Amino acid sequence: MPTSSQLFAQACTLIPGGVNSPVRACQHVDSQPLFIACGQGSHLQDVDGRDYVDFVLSWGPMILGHAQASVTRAVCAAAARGASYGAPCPDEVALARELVQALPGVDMVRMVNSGTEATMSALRLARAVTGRDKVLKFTGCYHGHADAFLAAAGSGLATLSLPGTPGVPAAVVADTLLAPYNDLAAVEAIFDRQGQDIAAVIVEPVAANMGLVPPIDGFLRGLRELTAAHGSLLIFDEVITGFRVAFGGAQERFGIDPDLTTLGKIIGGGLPVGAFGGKRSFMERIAPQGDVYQAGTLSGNPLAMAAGLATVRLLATSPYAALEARTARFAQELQAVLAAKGVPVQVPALASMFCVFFSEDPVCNYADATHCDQKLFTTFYKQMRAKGIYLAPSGYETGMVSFVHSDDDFTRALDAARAVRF
Ligand code: KE4
Repeated sequence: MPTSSQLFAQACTLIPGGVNSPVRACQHVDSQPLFIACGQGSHLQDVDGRDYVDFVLSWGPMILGHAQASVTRAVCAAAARGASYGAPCPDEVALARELVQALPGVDMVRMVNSGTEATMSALRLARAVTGRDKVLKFTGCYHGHADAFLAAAGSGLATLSLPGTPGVPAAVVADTLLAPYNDLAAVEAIFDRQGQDIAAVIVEPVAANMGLVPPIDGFLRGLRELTAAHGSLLIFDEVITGFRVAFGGAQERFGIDPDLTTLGKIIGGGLPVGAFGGKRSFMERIAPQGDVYQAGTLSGNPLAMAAGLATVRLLATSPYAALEARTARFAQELQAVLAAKGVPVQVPALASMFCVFFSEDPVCNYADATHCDQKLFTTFYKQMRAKGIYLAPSGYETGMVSFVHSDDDFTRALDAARAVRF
């Protein structure tokens, strides 16, 4: 088996940057990507035979851990029945029913193949329903790579310090309005000026693409009231938070009733699935029932539906409160270990997510996140990885904990952190 380094050299001659998604490239942390041979539970093994405790979990989907037995069985059984039909299959109905029953704000749902497809489709629907063009998003939030959302986005764009991207027409971005996350006054001022033109506000109800930035009290409720008052739709982008911050997502945890919800990651159990859903009156506008076109060859793919269905059904009885408590304890201990080294550090946690900001002060928005010490983050990342702790290779991403991370995993991560030299 070639080494990660050999594979990366080969990949770089065949694939832009040697990776199929930029943030995996590890450029931002002065490293090369590891090529993974397999995953099991909370662990990954790279092609060089090294074992890692995985706190990335494929950027969120693997909340039950890698190669979970029931999910694997379901996918293998589905594969034996054929990989794709391009026609409806029973599991599409079963997974749609699970999502509708779990998510308070979702009466109907359409499956797609990625979070990007989900958010771009939800925006098209909001524009059709309202007859308006403008969308308001928050700096540092990431909603996939559709043109409209590539303004001041988080995740890979923040990681690579790309304010936007060439190829996106100015006219498209002109319809994208920006406000700082957690700044309701800024949103109110925009609505006062342009409320009648705004089709939707799209928000990560817990921001996780500028590091982990929870909503301050009243922020989400304020967005709900402002959008309702101006006839705009509120889109909760729950691609990360869906089935992670609660079984019913952020809309259950915070008791907010969004008009549309976008989903991905966990609902596919590791296979390519996204979805958008919401109030029946809106969703009935989607073709072929309505006039808003949206389509996909592999939407509702039987293997992906089998993986998502097995995952969601297991999550329905999983101990979310216990997972949140374990994550909170780990984050507190990690903060203490790092602070004892005399570096400025914040380790916020929410549900089964955490992140490490090298900052004197708490991070409440993207401007705060950009003031964190990325050199310290690089030092931290490299030494943790050398000790077998697999973290997201960016200070603008969020650590993920699964239901199968063990006490030993947390101990190993804390021991590695104790050994870090800044
Ligand atoms: P995908 O198109 O990558 O499936 O989903 C886009 C998306 C939409 N909304 C939110 C809130 C998201 O976090 C994402 C994608 N998340 C990033 C990681 N933070 C994907 C990682 C990558 O780009 O490789």
